[in-house]
Amino acid sequence: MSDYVHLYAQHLQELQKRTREALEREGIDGLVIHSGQAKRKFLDDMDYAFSVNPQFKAWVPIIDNPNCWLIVNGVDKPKLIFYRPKDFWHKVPPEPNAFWTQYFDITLLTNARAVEKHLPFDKAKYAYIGEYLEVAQALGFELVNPDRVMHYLHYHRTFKTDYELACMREANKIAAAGHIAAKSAFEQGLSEFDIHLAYCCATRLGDNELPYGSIVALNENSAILHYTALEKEAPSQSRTFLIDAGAHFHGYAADITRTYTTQQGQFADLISAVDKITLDLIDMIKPGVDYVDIHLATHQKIAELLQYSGIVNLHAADILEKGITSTFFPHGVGHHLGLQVHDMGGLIDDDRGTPKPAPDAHPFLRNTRKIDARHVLTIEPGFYIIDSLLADLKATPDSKYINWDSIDALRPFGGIRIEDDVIVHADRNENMTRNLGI
Ligand SMILES: [Mn+2]
Repeated sequence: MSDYVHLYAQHLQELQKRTREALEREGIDGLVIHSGQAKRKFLDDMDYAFSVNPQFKAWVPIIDNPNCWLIVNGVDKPKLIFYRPKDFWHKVPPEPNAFWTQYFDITLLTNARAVEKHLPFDKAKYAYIGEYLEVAQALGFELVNPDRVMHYLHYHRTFKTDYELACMREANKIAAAGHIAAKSAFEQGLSEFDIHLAYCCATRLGDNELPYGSIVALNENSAILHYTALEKEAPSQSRTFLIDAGAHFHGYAADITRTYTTQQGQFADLISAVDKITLDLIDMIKPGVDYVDIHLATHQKIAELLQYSGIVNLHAADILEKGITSTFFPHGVGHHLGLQVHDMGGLIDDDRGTPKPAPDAHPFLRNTRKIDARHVLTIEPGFYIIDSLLADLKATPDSKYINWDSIDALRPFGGIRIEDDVIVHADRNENMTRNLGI
């Protein structure tokens, strides 16, 4: 039996404990957590791909079934209302029978609209947790996603249970297999689209099963941060390959980025340098360190890289002080990872939701928390030739410090990002991604 199976009971106990604490603090009786419902496309009889409420899949590894409900109060055996319609058009999910089912009182629901009789009769002290406010209202809930409960859940969700860590190691294994296949497809000169297919084939995950749209970018496209266009024709020459692609296991995500080049020279040296920056930053991670300081250290390292590569004719300290690093590294250094790729809870300072926003100079940073054991974080420094940002820089007096010939030589290669997924333990870091040899 796999690791995560043995760890599930303890995971559930932890969720029960958190629920108990949240309810006691708010003086309410329970949570009613909705998996979600199908979303119909406008003027169509088709639905969008289903995306489950993360607070639902935290309890049960059900990620593909709408109209399910959980009723929890932290004390009693949780109740699961599992949707099994009479439907001859679609596959009806089988009755749950897995490692987790013994821990739930399970009721089967045939008609989604008939759920009311299975919910608590007096809903005044139950909170609806879910996306469909009109459904909550129609059912008579007054408490809908109460802020303080949500803050509590988001904050504590960043402390992963052993079960969650085991699931995320599995997700990393699946993604690593995809990355190996994609690298080989790049080396064969395939198109972005065909590389993506190789990734899906190796992970056994279809587009709608991936935690996010894969970024599969060749050459200049690798400088587009969220490039998902996927050209179907292979370019005449494949110089650079950036792949940012993940996987899911029981609803938990992996998020991995690698960059490769077929050519020796400055760009290859820059990839090695960014790779070293990733590993050096991961070495800085430990409980008690402020994640913002990891982000600021990234800018320091990018400034040093700009100096010794000769791209900017200034000392690193001056490059940093003038803010030139943000032209080449405009995003945050990483984020929490878990039920979502960009997991919630990174921008609050405590479980009451005291805001801890990103610094003004670094608006895209998704995590400002103090690092703690059981946090799972990505570290993903980058270095890009982005024409729109470079045009802004060119219009400033700092333009004279930039080696524009060097920029022109790098432009056809695009950009670099190297991203690993790291578990913070009390006494060490566990780099789930490197441990797999990619
Ligand atoms: Mn990421």
